[in-house]
Amino acid sequence: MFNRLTAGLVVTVAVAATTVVVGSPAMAAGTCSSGHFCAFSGTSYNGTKVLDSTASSGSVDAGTHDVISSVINNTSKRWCGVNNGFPGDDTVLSVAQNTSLASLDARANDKIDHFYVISNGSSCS
Ligand SMILES: [Ca+2]
Repeated sequence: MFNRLTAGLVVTVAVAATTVVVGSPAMAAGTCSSGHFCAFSGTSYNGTKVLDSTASSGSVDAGTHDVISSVINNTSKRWCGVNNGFPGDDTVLSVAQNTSLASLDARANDKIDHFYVISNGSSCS
């Protein structure tokens, strides 16, 4: 009787411990829905998703500035990343349609303030 009760407790504790591990938020990479452009503060789509947009043209604020380190472009458009500057802005990133970049070069990493959206066949200026 005592042994059965003890065994039952051990099983219960083990299940509870397993549940905690499974239920804790893993450092899973972020995702981006079809038709969306997404930007993340970490490399490899980790960290905070600072932008999730379906804009098809025009200028789009980066959300949180100077933090973007990876992007997923699941749109049919080209997205151009801009570092605001004085006297002029500097286009530092070009992301073709259906392209994911797990990391950005030093020119663009942690520098983008906004994007503009153009047709995929055009070039970022
Ligand atoms: Ca900037």
